[in-house]
Amino acid sequence: MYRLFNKPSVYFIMGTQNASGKDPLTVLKEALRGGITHFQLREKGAGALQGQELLEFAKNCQELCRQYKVPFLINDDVDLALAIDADGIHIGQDDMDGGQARALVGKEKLLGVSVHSLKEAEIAIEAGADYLGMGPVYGTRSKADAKQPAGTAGIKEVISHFPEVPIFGIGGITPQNAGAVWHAGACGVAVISALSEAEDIARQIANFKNSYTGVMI
Ligand code: IFP
Ligand code: MG
Repeated sequence: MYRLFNKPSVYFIMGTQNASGKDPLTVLKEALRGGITHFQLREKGAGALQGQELLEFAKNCQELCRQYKVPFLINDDVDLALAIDADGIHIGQDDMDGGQARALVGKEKLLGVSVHSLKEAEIAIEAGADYLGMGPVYGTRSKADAKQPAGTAGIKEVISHFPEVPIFGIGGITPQNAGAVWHAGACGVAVISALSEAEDIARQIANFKNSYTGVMI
C-alpha cells in the first residue's frame, strides 16, 4: 500500500513552526484522523527543533503516523530519516543530489523530489524518485524562498512525458482552487498552512478530497 499514491491524495507537510500556536502533535493527530494520506516532517527556520528535541518530536510524529498507517517522510534530513527508520525522505533542488539520496536510503524507502521543470523531473526520475512535488502552483506564504507561482502547466507537461509518476501540486492550494491541480493530472495536493491553519482540519481535508470527486479529466 505504501507505494500507492491514489487520487485524491492529501499530503500534509508540517514542522513545529507551522502549528500556528497549537500543539503540533495535536494538529498532526487531527490531520491523521481527518484522512491525510502522507505526512512530511519539515522542521525549518527560526526556532526549529534540533538534536535530541528534534529526534523525540520526529519519533512522536512517526508513532502517530504508524497508528493511522500513513507514510511518514522527513524533509531533507537523510541522517534523521535513517536514524528513526522513517518511510522516506523528500529533497529539494538545493539539497543533496537525488541519486545520492537514493543510494543513502536504499531501495525500500520512498524518495520524493521537488521539481520546477521537465528537465528537473527527468533527472529526479532517473535518480529513482518515487514521486515528485511540483510548484508553487499558486502564491504561498509558507515558504520564505518560494519561487514565482507556476500554475499547473508544468504538472501537465511532466505528466504528458511520465504518466506513471505520481506528482503532487504544492503552493497556495486550497479546496477552492484545487480543481486545476486535479485536472492537470496530479495524484495529490501537498499543503502546509491550508491544513495547519484550518479551523476544522478534518473538514478541510474532506473539502480537498471532494474538490477531486466529479472532476472530469
Ligand atoms: N513538494 C513536496 C511534496 N514537499 C516539499 N517539501 C516541497 C515540494 C518543497 F509535497 F512532498 F511533494
Ligand atoms: Mg529542502
